[in-house]
Amino acid sequence: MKKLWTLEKTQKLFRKPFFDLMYQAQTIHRKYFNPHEIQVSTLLSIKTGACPEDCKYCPQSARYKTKLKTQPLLNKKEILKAAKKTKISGANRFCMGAAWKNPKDKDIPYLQEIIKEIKKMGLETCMTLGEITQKQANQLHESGLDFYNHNIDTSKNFYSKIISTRTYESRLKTLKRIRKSGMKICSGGIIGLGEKTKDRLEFLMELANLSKPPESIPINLLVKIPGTPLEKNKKVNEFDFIKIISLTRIMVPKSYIRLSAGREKMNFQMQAMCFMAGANSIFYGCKLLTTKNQSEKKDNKLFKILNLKKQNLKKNKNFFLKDNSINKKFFYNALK
Ligand code: SAM
Ligand code: DTB
Ligand code: SF4
Repeated sequence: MKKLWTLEKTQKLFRKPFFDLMYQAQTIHRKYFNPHEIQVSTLLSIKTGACPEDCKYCPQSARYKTKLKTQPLLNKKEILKAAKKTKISGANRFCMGAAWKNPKDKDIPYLQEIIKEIKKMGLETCMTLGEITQKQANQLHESGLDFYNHNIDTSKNFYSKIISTRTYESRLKTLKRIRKSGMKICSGGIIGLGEKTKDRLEFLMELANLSKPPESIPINLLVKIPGTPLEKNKKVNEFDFIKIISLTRIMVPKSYIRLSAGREKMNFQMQAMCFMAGANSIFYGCKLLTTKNQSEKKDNKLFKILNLKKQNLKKNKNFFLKDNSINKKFFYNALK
């Protein structure tokens, strides 16, 4: 079948003058989304470090000497406590990440229990657990998991320079299983791994050319972590990064684009340009999986400056009226 996005067409788009790209991306953005609304998720690492994979960017790989404190699978109480905090913060999706190559079948019933409890709070759920089988994907979907995050990270050609313990093909196969299960796909990548512009464009083409592209596309700016092989990578040019966001919006018009890791190093102007280029989702809360995120206080300041509203903040408020364990005053303050 003819691909929607060829390299030639994508390169032509990338070469457009900066303001033309921004205008095109913003016009498309306004066609499908409310430009004053932002989808807000929080992230929790439910199993940290000691990962057998060798992803060169990742502090959680057991192969690199980082200062990371490892943590086995968290207990249910701790996870649900973090989910409640998420609800109070006004985020509408709770994302959980595990430093696994793949989950074991015996872990699934426990994860299903957790998903069901979080769904009862009126939150959307997302998990990123590595490669999953069709059976596992179906089980997660049955228990109510809305999204599964599984990044392709970069282009097919560059992938083996970054990870040797798995293949690009295996990532794509997992994406197919997620799709088949009925869950929504969250899949994106990282800018700043040392890839060339062509790799960035091919990475976007891979996502845009899927028979049904991911509903959510996280674009991460590499967080350079001491002890990982990429700790001294060159800084990404800000305009190149913004252009990649605008291309994502143009090539995958109806998906949410998450300005994901790396916001801590971006000033407000840069983040505003990314939103202008079509990004409409962020991780909110002081921590990503293991590294710092921009603080909630700064996020709220930025939202105020830009007149951005968190998506769905009030939709599920009745949940709290029924749940006495939550400090209602705090909740109402969060709503203001
Ligand atoms: N282990 C699972 C996997 O790799 O699929 C799930 C967790 S993994 C940490 C989730 C994603 O975080 C990776 O696919 C990668 O895109 C992103 N990530 C990890 N380290 C990062 C870093 N230093 N900077 C930016 N993104 C990073
Ligand atoms: C994604 O694309 N980015 C998130 C989430 N999916 C799981 C993870 C970012 C991790 C940044 C480094 C860290 O905090 O460990
Ligand atoms: Fe493990 Fe995921 Fe980190 Fe790779 S990105 S080392 S699979 S936790």
